[in-house]
Amino acid sequence: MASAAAVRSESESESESKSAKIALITGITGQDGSYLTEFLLQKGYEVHGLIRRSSNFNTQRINHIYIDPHNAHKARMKLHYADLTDASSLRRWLDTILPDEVYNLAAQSHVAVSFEIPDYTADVVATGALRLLEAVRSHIASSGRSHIRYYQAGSSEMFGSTPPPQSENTPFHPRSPYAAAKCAAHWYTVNYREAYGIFACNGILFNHESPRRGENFVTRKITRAVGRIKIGLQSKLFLGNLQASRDWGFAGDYVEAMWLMLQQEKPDDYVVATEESHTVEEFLAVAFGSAGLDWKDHVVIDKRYFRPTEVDNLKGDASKAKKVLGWKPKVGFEQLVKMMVDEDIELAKREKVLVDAGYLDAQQQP
Ligand code: NDP
Ligand code: GDR
Repeated sequence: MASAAAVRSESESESESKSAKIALITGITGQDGSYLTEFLLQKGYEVHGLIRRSSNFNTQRINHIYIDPHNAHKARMKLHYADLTDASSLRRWLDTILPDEVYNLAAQSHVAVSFEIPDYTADVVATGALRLLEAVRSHIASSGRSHIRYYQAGSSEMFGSTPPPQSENTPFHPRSPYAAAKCAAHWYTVNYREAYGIFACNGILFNHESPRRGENFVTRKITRAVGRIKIGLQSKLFLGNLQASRDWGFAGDYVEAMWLMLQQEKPDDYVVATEESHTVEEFLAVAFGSAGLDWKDHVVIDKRYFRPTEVDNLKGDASKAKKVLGWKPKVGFEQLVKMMVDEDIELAKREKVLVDAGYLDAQQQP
């Protein structure tokens, strides 16, 4: 990790010859951060990611694109320590990196966990977004760099109990501390756009998944279990409510929509969704079925995974994104499930080698 001063002198010395756009991403180590980084690097951007301090390395999803910064001319992705709970770090990196686009993806993003740590969730998700917006506003005020553009990672969870189909005009009715905090972040973003003329967009993204999805979200929890059951490392899968419906897309498709929002003439808010909804039970049937298994032989309902308030049915209306951004999803539901199952079977095979060699305990279920 380079210091702010070292990065500043490096950027200054390179800036005159450089025409590449610069992106700053919070949450770069997460699922979406990793896909967005790949997408932007491919477009020729220089990408700077803010990562938080952890006692273990938390860069597994971006290790494959990391190049040692000592190799300065090749490394187009750079990482810096910061935290959405630390306003000074946000302002310092904005002043140092001088980004053209800022993507705020960082969050305590697990809905069920937000009931356990509501205060922290609000601090990162709601106040964290406000800190970053305020850092952008004050950075623009002191530097005059008014062309800077801001993306806020909004969520279909904000619609909560409002029935589908949900569009940009659907009223919010959040059903968790996470969703309420995302509503606050949404309105902070709208307010900074209206009050200060900042080019700030809310993407209201429905669930999107991938082989890089965190292992305690239901889709990945299921596909990890399918892989491990298939290879003989596990036999049971404990789940909560199987009747909830979600509009599941592929994360790789959704990061393109984030970028497209920031390329428009005017800032606006957009729903991003596949417009198709499936229950958790349907996901189970397709996932187990694609590995030649029957989910009913393995799934056990465990009350601990039920939430105090549930979101029953999400199905987006993405007609505005289709019309204005020209965006549409490329990966369909069955293809997505199969992609995740196939990768998790390969992962389980590698795990089995370690189990057989005595390096890993098979009982340690993800
Ligand atoms: P992940 O949970 O995979 O990633 C979250 C990222 O935020 C990680 O990089 C994490 O770091 C980082 N982070 C958490 N707390 C802090 C903090 N205090 N300071 C700085 N960074 C922090 O989420 P996704 O990639 O799936 O989602 C990206 C964003 O989109 C999130 O805001 C999420 O709420 C939102 N969203 C996601 C949807 C989805 O279906 N995936 C749908 C709609 C919205 P670390 O790696 O160290 O944990
Ligand atoms: P969600 O995703 O809450 O929609 O939020 P998650 O995969 O956690 O839950 C989806 C549905 O599955 C039900 N469920 C279970 N969920 C989990 N995690 N574990 C279980 O064992 C289980 N059993 C059943 C849940 O009750 C729920 O109905 C995700 C996150 O990425 C958010 O950050 C994002 O904003 C929204 O998607 C859109």
